[in-house]
Amino acid sequence: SQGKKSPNESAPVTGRRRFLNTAALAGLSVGFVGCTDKTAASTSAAPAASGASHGEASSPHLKPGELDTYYGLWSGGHTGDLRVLGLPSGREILRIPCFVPDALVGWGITNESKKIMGTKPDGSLRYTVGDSHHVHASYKDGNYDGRYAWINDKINSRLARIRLDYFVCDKITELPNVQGFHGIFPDKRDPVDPAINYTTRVFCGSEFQIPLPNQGQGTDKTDQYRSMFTCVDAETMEVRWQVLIDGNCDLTATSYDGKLAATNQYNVENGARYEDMMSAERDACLFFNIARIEQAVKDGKFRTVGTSKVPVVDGTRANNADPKTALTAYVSVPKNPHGVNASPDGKYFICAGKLSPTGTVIELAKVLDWFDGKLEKIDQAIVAEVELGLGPLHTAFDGRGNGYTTLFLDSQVVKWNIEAAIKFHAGDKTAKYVLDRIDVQYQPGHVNASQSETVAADGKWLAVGCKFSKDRFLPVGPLHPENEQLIDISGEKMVLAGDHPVRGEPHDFIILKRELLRPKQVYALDDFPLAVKDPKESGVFRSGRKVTVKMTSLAPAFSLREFTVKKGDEVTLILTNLDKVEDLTHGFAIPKYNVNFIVNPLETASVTFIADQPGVFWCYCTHFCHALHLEMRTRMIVEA
Ligand code: K7E
Ligand code: RUQ
Ligand code: CUA
Ligand code: CA
Repeated sequence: SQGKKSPNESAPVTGRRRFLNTAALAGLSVGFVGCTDKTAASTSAAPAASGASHGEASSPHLKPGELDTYYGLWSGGHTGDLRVLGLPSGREILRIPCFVPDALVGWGITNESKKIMGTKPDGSLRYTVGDSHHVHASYKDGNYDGRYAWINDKINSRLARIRLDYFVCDKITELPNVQGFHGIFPDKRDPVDPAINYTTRVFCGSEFQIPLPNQGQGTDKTDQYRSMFTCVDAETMEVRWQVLIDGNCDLTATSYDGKLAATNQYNVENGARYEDMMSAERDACLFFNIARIEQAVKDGKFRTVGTSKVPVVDGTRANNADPKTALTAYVSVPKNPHGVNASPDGKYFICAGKLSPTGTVIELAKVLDWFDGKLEKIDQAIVAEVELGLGPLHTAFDGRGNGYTTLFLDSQVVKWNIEAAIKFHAGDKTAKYVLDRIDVQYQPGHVNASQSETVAADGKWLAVGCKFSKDRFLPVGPLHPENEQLIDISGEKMVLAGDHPVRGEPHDFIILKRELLRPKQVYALDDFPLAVKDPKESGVFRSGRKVTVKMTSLAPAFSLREFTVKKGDEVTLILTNLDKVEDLTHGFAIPKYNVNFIVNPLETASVTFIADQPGVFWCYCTHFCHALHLEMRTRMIVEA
């Protein structure tokens, strides 16, 4: 892979071999700090940057006590949580459990969290595994408004919502009729009502085609398997509608005017084997006309599938050939594209070619023209299809007209100018669209820049999720961490600023200015219907074999020093933390009963269990809260 360059670059890119050697040395000398020293990085890892002006993004190294200027909302991967980072330092501040139980919070243990996660008729959790890929946040006027974030679980096709005031997951929706739920993107405004200038829908793509309904029939007819595109209501989290499509859905993007959503398709072949999925030279970027789809639903032009009551409209190719009535438009894109990203000027969707070395630029105004019958062929909406390098996956933006695309196979990020690419595609071969390349360590997937997917893209920092870390960290046995790298993009040349090991496998993330979030650090008692508002309400309340234990915590004591139940009772324990001081969290563990959870200031949580083991059980506070933390206990006596 030495000396690779796209056709319109004048000089070959720095030799990969030489880079690998110097990087390995740099790794040895500075690898033990969380973040490689910037000076070392800019002389060894990014030789192309020597002499480059070093923009205003400044140092990622914060002094003790200094706060970060950006929040990063990161997918937690298999742990099914959402990670909150501070950037540019890269410090992890919080993990918000969503899809998978969490032993600190008691997520999946408390009744409140189990209700959100979903249970089987016997009360046990429906799912305990997760695979979260994409995080996106709610918009207003094209920028983040700090209300919600959403994250997907690919394994069980679930969409979780995070409240960004308390930084907790408050709802999870399982999508019907789909498998391999992958891309998500909130809309940015309503396509029809100008007063709704904020997010009210979340669009969800699904990768895997399945028999519909998936109840055991037609399993051998793989050519009849189908995929759907799903719209979830941002407020209620109910599924609003689905679109039956040809091909499948990978990543998803939405337009700034609210009129269009799109998903890249890598399997227009409807293949069931990978060889079949890559047999066609071109796949597609599939556009959805949101207003028309919702009108069709209103007009009753839908069916339902299986036991689901969700309206399903027909978005297949054959039934959407007439632009004047079409709900969908299939724009052809080279071989198995992956990411699709909306440029911050609102004009373009960029598709990354994956198996094709190209980036495709689709002009949204032209897609709308096609729907209006003013563009003859939908593929005329393609205004550039240019070579970027091997294995393009995702694109971020700096708000100065440039895209930053990850090249998985080349282990690079390429910086390119979108308008120059359009000129080049139109025939001006002097237009230099590739502006810079930087080697990353190694095999990058997602990339995102500060504020990249908003009208306020600020072009300061770029984070790159590298799938392989190889030699970048101390060896820890067979399982390597991944490498989340930070790149300063404020100058002309990209400058590598940091390596961060991360447990597998985060995919996507967003980086937003800290002032866009308004966190509340203490709950309100009224947030919880079961709140025990006064220690005097504490006690053991029996109704047959059902026992309710009400308790409060106030450092360093629980309101009940002991409580007694009988073997075989169904016990519901409700605990309200009456400490209203910031940062004063208590925990509650019951030995041998598999119970541990926390209550934050003024939070209420409850657990329900059968008291099946007689004896004395010291319930204790698991969260260091006071000099008498170790003494903060209560005794559960279960009478034989
Ligand atoms: Cu490219 Cu799931 Cu967004 Cu991984 S996906 S990288
Ligand atoms: S006790 S400070 Cu286990 Cu030493 Cu915690
Ligand atoms: Cu309460 Cu520790
Ligand atoms: Ca394909």
